[in-house]
Amino acid sequence: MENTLTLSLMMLFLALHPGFPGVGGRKEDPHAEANGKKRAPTIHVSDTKGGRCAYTFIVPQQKLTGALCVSTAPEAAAATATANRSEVASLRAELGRQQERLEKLRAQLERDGSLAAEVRALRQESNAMNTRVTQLYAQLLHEVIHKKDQALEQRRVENLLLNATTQALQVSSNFRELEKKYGALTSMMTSQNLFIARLEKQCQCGNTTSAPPVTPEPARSRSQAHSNDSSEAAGDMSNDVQRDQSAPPSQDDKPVERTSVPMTTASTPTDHPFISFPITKTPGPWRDCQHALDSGETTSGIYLLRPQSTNRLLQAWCDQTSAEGGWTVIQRRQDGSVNFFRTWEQYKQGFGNLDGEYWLGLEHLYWLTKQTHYKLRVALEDWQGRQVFAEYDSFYLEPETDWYRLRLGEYQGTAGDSLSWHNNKAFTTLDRDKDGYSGNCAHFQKGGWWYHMCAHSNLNGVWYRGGHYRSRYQDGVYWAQFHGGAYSLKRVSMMIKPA
Ligand SMILES: [Ca+2]
Repeated sequence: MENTLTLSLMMLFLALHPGFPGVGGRKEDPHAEANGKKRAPTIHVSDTKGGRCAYTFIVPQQKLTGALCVSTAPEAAAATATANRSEVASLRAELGRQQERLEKLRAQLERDGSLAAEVRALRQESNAMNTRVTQLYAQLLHEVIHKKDQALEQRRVENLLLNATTQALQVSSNFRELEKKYGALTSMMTSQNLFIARLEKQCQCGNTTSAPPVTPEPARSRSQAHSNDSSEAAGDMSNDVQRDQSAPPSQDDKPVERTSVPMTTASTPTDHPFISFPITKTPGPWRDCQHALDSGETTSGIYLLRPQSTNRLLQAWCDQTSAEGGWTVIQRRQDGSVNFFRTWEQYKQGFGNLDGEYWLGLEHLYWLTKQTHYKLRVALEDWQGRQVFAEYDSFYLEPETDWYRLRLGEYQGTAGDSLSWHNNKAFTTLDRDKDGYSGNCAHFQKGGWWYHMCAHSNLNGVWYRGGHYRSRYQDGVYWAQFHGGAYSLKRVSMMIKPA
């Protein structure tokens, strides 16, 4: 029985491992295990006893994957079942070990996974840091450039400041020099004024037929509008005082041939009525310049006029271009060539040069403005060439019996109104005081005018060159609303035409 079981097992083994090397009694290679080879199933053959062999089988440890066929014989099946149980046990043990390794590998994989995630996070952080560093570097560069620009700008401003300071110093130096020159000129003017005053005294003493001697009062209570005038006591004056010192000699002083204008003037030692000028080339006489213009005379020049209801003939300059033309010029200043410090009779008859500075005459004005309704236009120009005007929509004079009292209408214009204050005032000259002031305003302002308590305007004063002037009195050619009373205008003219 025992022999039968042993044989059956051997047969089963040979059936399962047909190429088994140990079959036939061969001993296994003692170096096989040392060489890493899988240990082959081993069969130990015992010494034969009694002609029988005894075998011991060592079954290799391996998994069975396919179907296991065993002998169905009851003994063989029992042996097979036993072998299967031990094999299953060993397989289970192996499976357990494999699962354990698998768990270890999983755990390691998990650790590796978390490490990879950490590495990724670190890389992202590194990228972000790089970006931030780049931004900071760009910002630093920008700030460096900006600081350089600021430094350049600061240097530029410093240079400008230095230049401005230099210019200011230069201007200051120039100003000091001008002040010195001005002081010298002032002292020269003062000495000249003293000299003129002496000459006036000598003239009055030596010539009793000249203008009436006047004794101007101190200007202590002059017009409020001109309160800046000097209040010093005035020296004696005569009609020779008014002359711009820097102006060329007047044509009045030259021996000239006079035209035979049929009008007369009071005989005075130094003054003459209108001086030489070719008589008007047009026939005339005209009632006024508007009449000449209406008759086709469109050229400005000297025209012969004869106001209605009088036989008086006179000459006047007709301005046929300014403000639509037709203007009869009754007064003009432009170069200081004519003395306007004159007597009543001279202001009555007129004086000067028809193509230059002149006064048409109060009597002529009276007859002209008696004809119809006239308006007055005052044109002014300063030393910078700025031109302004003042117009009054009505203008006429009362007769001599009422001292040629001024009658003015409403003002309009660009110069400002400096004549309405004189409306309804009589005319005053150095020898006929009809003003509202205790003294004679004509003495202080050195020209005839419709003075109030002296003046807001006086276009018959002294023609000073250059505008601002310094004088003991407010005696320039001025229009207070245009540059004030201490500014002598360059060009002025008064003209009338029918309204
Ligand atoms: Ca008076």
